[in-house]
Amino acid sequence: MKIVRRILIILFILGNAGLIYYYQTQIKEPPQTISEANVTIVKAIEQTEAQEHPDFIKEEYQLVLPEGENVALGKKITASSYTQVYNAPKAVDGSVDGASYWEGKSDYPNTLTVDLGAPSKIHAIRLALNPLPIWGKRTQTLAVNISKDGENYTELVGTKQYIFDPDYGNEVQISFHEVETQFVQLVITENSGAGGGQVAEFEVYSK
Ligand SMILES: [Ca+2]
Repeated sequence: MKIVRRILIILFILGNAGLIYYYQTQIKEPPQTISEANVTIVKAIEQTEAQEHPDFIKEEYQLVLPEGENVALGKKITASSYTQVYNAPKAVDGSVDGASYWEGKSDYPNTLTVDLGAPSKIHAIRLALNPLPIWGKRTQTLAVNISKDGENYTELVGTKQYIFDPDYGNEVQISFHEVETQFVQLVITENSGAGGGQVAEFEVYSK
């Protein structure tokens, strides 16, 4: 019986070897030369610059600061209210990052008043929020008042709704005819992005 089993095993091995040989000899190599008659040449479109669909091209916002110097930087500032840690001095500390912003309570009107320290000739205000997209687009409605003594205010710019959009630097610039004043006050009556007014930097420009 052992001999029969061995013969069967040998026959099995030989059979498999035969099958492998048969299939190897039947496999045909692909042709190594390509006939020109079978080739169609298609010229690629000349492309000298990246092409994107216009809907996906985002214009890069270029910040242009008002002329002159920000005379509100580091000056004394007060607010009618503030929430949590977001107090008034954070609006004149030169940073728009992280928690460096003032936020009023929802007790409109919110006022934010900076004392320039001395009478100054001013011609523009820039209000900035953090430019990161997480600070989504919002509107804030505000007026600008000025005062020489910090008690008697007159309206410099009437109430208007402004758009803060991270696609455009999350900033608003308000220009006006040059005027001399020591105190500049924002009177905020609406913010679509929070319960009270928000300003990361309150800048006042003097030439
Ligand atoms: Ca700040």
